[in-house]
Amino acid sequence: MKRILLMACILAVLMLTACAPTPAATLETYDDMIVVGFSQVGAESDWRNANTRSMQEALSEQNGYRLIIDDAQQKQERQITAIRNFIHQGVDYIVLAPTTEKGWDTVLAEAKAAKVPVIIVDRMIEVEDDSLFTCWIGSDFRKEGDEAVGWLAQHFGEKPLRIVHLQGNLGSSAQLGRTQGLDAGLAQHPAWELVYRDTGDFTQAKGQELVEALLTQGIQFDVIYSENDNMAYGAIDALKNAGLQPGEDVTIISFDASHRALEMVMAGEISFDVECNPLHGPRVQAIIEKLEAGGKPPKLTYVEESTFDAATITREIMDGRGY
Ligand code: GZL
Repeated sequence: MKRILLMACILAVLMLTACAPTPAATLETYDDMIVVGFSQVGAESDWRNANTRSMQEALSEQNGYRLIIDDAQQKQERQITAIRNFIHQGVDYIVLAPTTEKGWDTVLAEAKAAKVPVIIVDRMIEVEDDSLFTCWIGSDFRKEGDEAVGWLAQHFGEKPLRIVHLQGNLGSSAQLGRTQGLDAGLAQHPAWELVYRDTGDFTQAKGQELVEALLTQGIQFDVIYSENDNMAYGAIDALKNAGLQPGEDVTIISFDASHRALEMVMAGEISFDVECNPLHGPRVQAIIEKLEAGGKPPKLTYVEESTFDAATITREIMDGRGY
């Protein structure tokens, strides 16, 4: 039924725009395809771009999918509009990479009423009724934060540390989990001092801006705990412009472990990087294929992730990781 509605919408659009291709030919290409509407956060980071590429490669036409991607430019209200459009278009599945944890109940209830299954990827959502989404696959962000704090404790023990904290998008589970990890570490290590905390929105520009301002004010610090690689890139540029050597004058902790960041780990500029794996495309494809076969995927799936520092990173590891 949904595909008929989708075909009708496309026919209407084609008739209105008097497109050159024969509507029937265009419609047939969707007839035996699985149509997926993907509401993506944005294009704010290497991680996000790798995540989008992974979805495009897995949910490709040659694999039998018609993938419609909406870029929300990090705004939840644009994701809500996109989800409503997907429902109206009659897609077979909705994949949501949520900007923040809260505020999804109403629009997901509309998807449920329209019998469109919703798969959540990456960050988590918080809803009153978990039947509003079919399943979630993503990372354990608190564990990621604990890994970073464990490395700091192992390398510095009870040495006094002045820590600058660059947070991601406030309210996103990536930010919440990684911040909880640092807060637990601060409580456990009285010699550690949080000298500054603000959000850099996971972007390189904002990361650089925040650290430049600290340096201009003469704030002294030993560690930058950056909740993603792109903010770490910006922080590193700011340190270098001020004549400081990242990884030596200032310890840099980062998250995502994208290829560019691992080059910096190998160069000794990023001291420790916690992987946050973005390659959800094949995982979502496997979930959809299970659902299409009448199966029931697990409600929650945490992906395996690792960590990297100068002692563990190798060229072979880097070249074999896919992002
Ligand atoms: C984490 C993901 C975060 C990345 C950032 O799963 O949501 O968003 O850590 C990205 O790089 O912008």
